[in-house]
Amino acid sequence: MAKLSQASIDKRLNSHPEWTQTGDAIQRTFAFDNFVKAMAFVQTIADHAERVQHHPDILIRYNKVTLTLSTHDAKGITAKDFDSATFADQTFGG
Ligand code: H2B
Repeated sequence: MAKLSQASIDKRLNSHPEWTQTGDAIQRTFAFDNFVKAMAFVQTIADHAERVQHHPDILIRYNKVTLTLSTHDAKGITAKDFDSATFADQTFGG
């Protein structure tokens, strides 16, 4: 999986407006009504990560979950990161 060019990252970020680039990763924080709902989201994300063998860094702060996506093998951001971002957005959106 090839690392994306900065132009390609910028273009994909336009269609993922809630995500920001932080160096070699993309990041979004999701807010829930409570901790239980946040953890249910994390479990869905974890199941998907295992299925596709692409694992986000996950920070849980009570009702907020921050996902940080990067492709370590490529030492940068790849299409896999945006695929996982899309999955997280769709899970959050219902
Ligand atoms: N997750 C992430 N975020 N980046 C990777 O490069 C990566 C991964 N590599 N999960 C996968 C596992 C790789 O180590 C295995 C062999 O598929």
